[in-house]
Amino acid sequence: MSQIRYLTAGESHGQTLVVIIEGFPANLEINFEQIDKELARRQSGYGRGGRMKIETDKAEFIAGVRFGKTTGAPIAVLVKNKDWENWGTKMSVRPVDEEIEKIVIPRPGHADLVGVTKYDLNDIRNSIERSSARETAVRVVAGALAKQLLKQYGVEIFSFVERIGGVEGSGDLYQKLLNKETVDFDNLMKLAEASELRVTEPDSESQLKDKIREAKKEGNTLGGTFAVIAKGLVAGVGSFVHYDRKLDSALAHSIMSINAVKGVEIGAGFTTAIKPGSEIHDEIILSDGSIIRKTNRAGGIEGGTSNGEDILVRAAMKPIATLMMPLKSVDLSTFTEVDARRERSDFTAVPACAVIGESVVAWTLAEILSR
Ligand code: EPS
Repeated sequence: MSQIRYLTAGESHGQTLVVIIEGFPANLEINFEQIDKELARRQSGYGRGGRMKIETDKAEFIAGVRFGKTTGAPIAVLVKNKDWENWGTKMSVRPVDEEIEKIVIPRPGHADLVGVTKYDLNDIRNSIERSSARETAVRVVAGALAKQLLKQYGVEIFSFVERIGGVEGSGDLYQKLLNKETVDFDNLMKLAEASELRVTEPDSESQLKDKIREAKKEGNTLGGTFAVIAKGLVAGVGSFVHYDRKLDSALAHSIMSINAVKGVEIGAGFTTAIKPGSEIHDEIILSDGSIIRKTNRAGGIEGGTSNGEDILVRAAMKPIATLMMPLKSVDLSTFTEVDARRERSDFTAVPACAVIGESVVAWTLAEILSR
């Protein structure tokens, strides 16, 4: 296998999103249904806005696959935007005769202002379209393909949401995984999968939904934290010999590349700064003649290299930047202080972010294995 890589293109309300994946091995049988299932998982979650009611994301393979198997050639996949029909003129690739209203009021926390400043644009629309989290749909396609590849190496990826807007949804499950306490992992992941909020404690759902409804009512949005777990990765993936071979840095990079993610922890992460070494480092013990770690506070990575334990990653997503109760901003056409612009958006998207987290972790592991 040669080193795999991908590129995406496409605007939120353009005709289509596209991903080109290169270096994928030949003869891999593609499970198309599974890829569409992953897309549906990304679209789900209580607290999403109107857009997800319009779209039914489907992966359309247009190159690199024949009779259901990869050929070794670059793979191209489209995820079409149904909403484009409503945006034809506003998102026309060719010049149009009619006057299209420009967006001139940036939203705090969004890429709006930095986007128009960096690219010298006079219409925020040009910046919004590409900075939108809509692009993650095709990253999920790449991740879904990576998952199918990783399955052949016995690696499986899971995720759950820990809390949204400060309300707990999965108790201290992440802590238990760090401590390697016995948990019914398969059942907990089934509960997360069945939950509209990807939480493992069904009893917490009503409180979480109340919190989201409350935020929606007051025109606010909520962020949260989620965890991604990779099981079955052999020891020795990644390396300490050079900075760009470190598995933890690659994972942190991939998670931080997801829209609205502001924090990443590997294993016990920030807690390691508070506790003494005796309470942080994982003792090396013998179990049935094999060397294992007694706990997994390192999140399965020591010296930038996998140690055979589960990979544990936790991330923080900030609240979505579009507020119906707008914060202060400046009208760039008049240079006057005004309320920030409102537009259709999600009230929370943490469950979707967790699915995207799975995808980017899957891709990163597959990419490092392909080197
Ligand atoms: C998203 C599509 C977007 C947003 C959201 C995520 O669609 P639209 O802008 O048409 O409502 O719902 O994106 C953002 C929050 C953002 O700031 O861009 C998606 O497909 O995930």
